[in-house]
Amino acid sequence: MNEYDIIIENGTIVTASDVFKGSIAIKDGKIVQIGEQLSGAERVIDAVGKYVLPGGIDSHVHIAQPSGEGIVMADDFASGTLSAVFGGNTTIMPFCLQQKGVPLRSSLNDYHALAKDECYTDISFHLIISDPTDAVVRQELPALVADGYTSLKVFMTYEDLRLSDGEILKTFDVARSTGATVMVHCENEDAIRFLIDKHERHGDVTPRAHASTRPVAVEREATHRALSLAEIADVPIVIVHVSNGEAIKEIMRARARGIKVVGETCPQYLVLTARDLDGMDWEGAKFVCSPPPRDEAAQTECWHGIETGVFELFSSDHCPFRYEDEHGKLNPKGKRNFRHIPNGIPGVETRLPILFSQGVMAGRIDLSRFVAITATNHAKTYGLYPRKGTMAIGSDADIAIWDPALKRTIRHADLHDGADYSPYEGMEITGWPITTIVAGTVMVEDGVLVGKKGHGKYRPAAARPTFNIRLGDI
Ligand code: DUC
Ligand code: ZN
Ligand code: ZN
Repeated sequence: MNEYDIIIENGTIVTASDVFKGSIAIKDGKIVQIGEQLSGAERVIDAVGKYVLPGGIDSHVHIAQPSGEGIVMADDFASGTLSAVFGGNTTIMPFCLQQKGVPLRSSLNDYHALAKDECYTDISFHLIISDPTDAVVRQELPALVADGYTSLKVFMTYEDLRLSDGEILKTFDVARSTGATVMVHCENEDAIRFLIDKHERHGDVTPRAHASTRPVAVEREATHRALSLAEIADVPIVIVHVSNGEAIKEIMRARARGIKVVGETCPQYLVLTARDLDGMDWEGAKFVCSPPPRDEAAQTECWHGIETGVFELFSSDHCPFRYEDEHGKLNPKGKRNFRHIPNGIPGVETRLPILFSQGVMAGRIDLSRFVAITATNHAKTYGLYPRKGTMAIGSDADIAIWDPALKRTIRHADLHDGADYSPYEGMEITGWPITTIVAGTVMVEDGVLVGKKGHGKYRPAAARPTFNIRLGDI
């Protein structure tokens, strides 16, 4: 009888703090030993010439989320987590949307039912708060936080989702008292509405107008306001999907004032620009997301934010809609007017390879920083650490083995999500995850699916132990 289930040997092991040659032993889904040379396993995986990293945690993913009349998201839990696991991820965190007038608990039950027995990676949920009534903030949310739903997203844009400043403060306050973490989508809805109306009056309704009606000032103002409200409520917040240097400056200024803020950016702000929305034949719709991609200067500023630590989180904001589909980007209204094009792009499978190739291989960040912003900090920020996000004795055996020499061109035909395109089509990538292990089970081996649907499980998250912890320091 062997002592271990799996040993991974001869690889270069990378955590958020260390890089060393060694072996990892796995038993019953957990990491049980890390050493120079280990023996006594059912199965040995030779990782010579490879990097052995914690599996990616993508803490910003939308799956099967209701998205407006006639619009259907392209991924369910099976296709979304399949795509994730091929991209080197072992946990993803989708959002459960609060439908107005419906108890959050019942939306969560529906969401759990959709995910049950369908997942290839582990999952944990955030809640989107669209209606913070007294009953929600006083009763529902504290009970849900105690049950492991410890992160909330609030929107400052979208007519049906946006919260007023007063509602944001109420939500911040419940986060403060329960130890929940609030994520904020920072764009000023009234300013966007004003600009959309103006563009429509001038007949400017192509996808490119999506970017023109959500300029940097819209994001900068809302970022500043969210941070001021966090200061007033005395609560740490996460500013999600930051797209440009002006918003970055707001985060840095807030930190200098002592506000606890975690910054997140995404691949689209590093490698796409608003010019991508110019595509012929409405192809620009493939790049419609919010905030929109900006320009080369903003890309440089976002890279700088990654290099200097403004961003602790690098997520995909995977929010997939099919392009050639009456329920997707080219829905009957969306193919005539940009305001009806659903916001969001796919990217859960390409997030890590893009950052590895353009960040690590291009010499912008080191391997440990890559691990920190793609796995460890996500687990710490959202209450999954140290079970997830690192490779330590007692942690779940969530591991991705990377071939740093593997060169591939991104082709949607090779990806596994439910969309019909990739916004990153044609991008040359050096370095790709080849084997992904979720809680001790090999799911993808040398680029081939070997694990079973349903192996991935829901994992509840812990609340912050105290609101005095400085999230910016993790
Ligand atoms: N915000 C997101 O976080 N994802 C997709 C759309 C949006 O506005
Ligand atoms: Zn958002
Ligand atoms: Zn999102």
